Amino acid sequence: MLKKVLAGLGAGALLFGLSACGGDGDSGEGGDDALVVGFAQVGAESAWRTANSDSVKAAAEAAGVELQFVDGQQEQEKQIEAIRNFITQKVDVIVLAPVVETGWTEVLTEAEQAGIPVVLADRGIEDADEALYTTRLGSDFVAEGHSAGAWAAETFGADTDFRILELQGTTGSAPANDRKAGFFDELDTQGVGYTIVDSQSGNFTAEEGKAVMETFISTYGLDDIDLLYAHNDEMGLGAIQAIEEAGKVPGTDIQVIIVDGSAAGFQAGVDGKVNYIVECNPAFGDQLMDVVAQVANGDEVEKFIAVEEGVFDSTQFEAELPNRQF
Ligand code: GYE
Repeated sequence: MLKKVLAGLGAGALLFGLSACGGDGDSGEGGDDALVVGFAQVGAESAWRTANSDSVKAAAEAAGVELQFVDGQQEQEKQIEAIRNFITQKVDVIVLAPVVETGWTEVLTEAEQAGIPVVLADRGIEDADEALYTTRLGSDFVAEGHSAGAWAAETFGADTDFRILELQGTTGSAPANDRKAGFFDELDTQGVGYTIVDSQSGNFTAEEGKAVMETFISTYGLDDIDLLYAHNDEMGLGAIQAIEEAGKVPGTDIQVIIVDGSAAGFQAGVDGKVNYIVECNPAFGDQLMDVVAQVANGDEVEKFIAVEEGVFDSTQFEAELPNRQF
């Protein structure tokens, strides 16, 4: 049973022991025996992210875990620095929400050599580094892309050439890569005829989403565009502003798909400006604390643990809005 986790940790784990330390005199809320967990979070770029940070912090407190929280400000360098600090402090478990998929081999090898297990939260890393983490808890981003593609195929399938603008998430991030791949795979599988008019990153923020959409509009106009596929709510909401400022009606003149499902996203749906919402669930703090405890204990865990999520069309927005937690 232990084998899988130990194999992932390498010899360092055997030398240092799995339940390590926790630094001296943990004065955190958990007391002296508390698990010490270092969490290298992506940043604070979206409502999704803030809700995710809040969920993890609340769950750590409830579980008596001493959480060392570092906001990486969407910069890999900052996250690498945070991980090195966690290693120096000899935390029990490192939780990483990696901003991008590549470039982790060196620092995660250092964690392995120090015998500290790494749990990925939310985003994933490249397959080549699979041995350097114990498990990933988060969403199936490819499935989210497929859901968006299935709605687009149903809505535009009869059109032989429907025209798409895509606002991608942070370049090189798992959700940007996978939401794109799943979406176009679904259209291709269904044999739908389409043109990608343009596809650029809006870095998951409203500001950049709006700026990129303004450039799209000045380059292509909107008359020949059928669909905007935005990889998250913020970019979609920023783009909606740009569409309105250009004198067009989002949701009518151009159909809009967003991913996440924040209250603001649903409100835009209720207002008729968004046509389809693919949910991405940030509230996995409690589940994460359970996984962290299992990993610290040396229990075997699945390599990928999915969080549950749904999809919503315009007939469901109003009823669902009061249920949104972020
Ligand atoms: O969709 C977006 C955030 O990694 C799933 O990151 C997360 C994404 C989420 O910035 O809003």
